[in-house]
Amino acid sequence: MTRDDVTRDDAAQTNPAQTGPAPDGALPADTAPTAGRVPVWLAALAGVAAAAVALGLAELVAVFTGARTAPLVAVGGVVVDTVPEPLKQFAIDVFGVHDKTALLIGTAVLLAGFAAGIGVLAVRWPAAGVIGVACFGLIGVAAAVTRPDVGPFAALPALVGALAAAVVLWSLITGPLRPAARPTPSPVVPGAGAADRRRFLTTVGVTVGAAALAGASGRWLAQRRGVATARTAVTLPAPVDAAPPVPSGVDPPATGLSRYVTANRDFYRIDTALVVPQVDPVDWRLRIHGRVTNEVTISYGDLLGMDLVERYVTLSCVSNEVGGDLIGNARWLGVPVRDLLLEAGPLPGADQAVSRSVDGWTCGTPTEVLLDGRDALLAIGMNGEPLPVEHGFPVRMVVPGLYGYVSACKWITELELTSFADFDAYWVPRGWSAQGPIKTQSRIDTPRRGGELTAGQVTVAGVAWAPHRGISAVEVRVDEGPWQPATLAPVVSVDTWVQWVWQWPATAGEHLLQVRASDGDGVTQPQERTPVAPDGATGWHSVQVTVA
Ligand SMILES: Nc1nc2c(c(=O)[nH]1)N[C@H]1C(S)=C(S)[C@@H](COP(=O)(O)O)O[C@H]1N2
Ligand SMILES: [Mo]
Repeated sequence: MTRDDVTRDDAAQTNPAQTGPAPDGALPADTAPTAGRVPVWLAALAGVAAAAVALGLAELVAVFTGARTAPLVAVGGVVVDTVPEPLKQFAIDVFGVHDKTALLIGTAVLLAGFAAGIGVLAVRWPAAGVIGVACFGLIGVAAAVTRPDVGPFAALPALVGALAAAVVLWSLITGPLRPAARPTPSPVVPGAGAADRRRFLTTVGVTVGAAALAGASGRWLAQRRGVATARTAVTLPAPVDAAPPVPSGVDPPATGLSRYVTANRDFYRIDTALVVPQVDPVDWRLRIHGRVTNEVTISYGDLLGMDLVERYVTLSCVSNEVGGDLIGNARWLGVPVRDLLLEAGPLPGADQAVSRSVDGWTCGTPTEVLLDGRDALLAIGMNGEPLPVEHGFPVRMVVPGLYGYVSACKWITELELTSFADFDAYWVPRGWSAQGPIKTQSRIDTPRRGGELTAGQVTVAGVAWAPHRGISAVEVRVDEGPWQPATLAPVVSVDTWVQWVWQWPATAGEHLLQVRASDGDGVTQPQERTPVAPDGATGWHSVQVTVA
């Protein structure tokens, strides 16, 4: 940047008549200083390029400081933790399992908008640009250092990113963005602006390209440092107590009916983690502490050496709407939580066992439930494989009968015995119930809503669940007529969902199909529709179809 540029810029600033963009060559000779005037969109582009550099470089630094310290992920994490409940539910409803991608893209778009603004400001007043970048850096630093369990260098990615952004912004607005100083204040040479613009765009292109490369390399390196390889290396021991064989008769013929056992790749995923925690089994420890007589710490090797059991357990999310698909059934391999708890010896009054994930997420399970003999597992295997990383590798909890948010801690690292009076787990202050037994639910998988069917026999089929109580009956009705009993497929235990089938002699016209289930105690699920918050939706699932 030359002295001349500064003078010109100052001149432009103090002359209110020159605030609008001036077309090249359209000015009289004595206003040549405005040759330094920069079109708004170029200035905005400079801001966006600076932001891209910040994020890309930060991503690279975060390879060493942890993926959750990268500014985009850290700020996104704060948003996830603080976003009001209705908005979170809206995101799940609209984006489903892609809610996190939507959040990251949304955050990036918002950031690009602000960065563009900073670019525009910076052109008029470079100091404003630097201050703007500093503000963003501070937000990134604040978000990163306040994330749970991030380590001492959490501030580094945002700091390095902000510094680089300031340098880039400064060079862009003072360098290629300003036309070269002209020896004499002659009329703007037509075409010179275009050449400057080309030079500028090339610089921006190269800068953004380099930023993208840095970001991509960061992600790639983080992936390589991830635990996929460690996971592949795990050999699961055989259980001493195997799961009962799946009875023949599950998966009755009905196109579109959920399989009795959900494949790992089809299993729903819900968690607050914007980047999947990478926990090396070699470093993994579970500490059982708090109100216990005997603090216990175990390693992954210890777990593998213990008596493992294998059980089918259906896992379901409290955010599952009536008819929703945030539910799955898998064969889990693990150590009964009860065995470990008894070793630790919960003290009287310790009515809550709080599981804590490596990323700070917590859930609270009634101690009593973990001790009452049901197959609550500290699981290491899912359908014959080590837990998939996004399902909690290396170790998670699975408790039959309780929604995931109060029991199914993934990437678990601590089990703290306390009381419900003394501690609120993650979702409780956010408006969800501290207690989360799974409500009896049923779902029509086929036919689908709006399905076009032909008159005659139509197979109506779906699933019903009331984990740990079991399902005693499923009934279907058409157009609010009499309830008809559906046929239940066999199940392994009361801890899984059940598939049901009903043959419908369908007649032409519009029809409403409805389903309701009764649990093992004979209690029928209520018709009344209630929202998912605070403790799970109720209501009958219904499907409108047309028969030709
Ligand atoms: N660490 C961690 N564990 C977690 C969660 C989370 O946000 N973080 N979400 C819970 C919720 S709400 C559910 S429904 C289940 C979902 O488990 P899945 O993703 O393996 O299906 O995980 C539970 N365990
Ligand atoms: Mo959940």
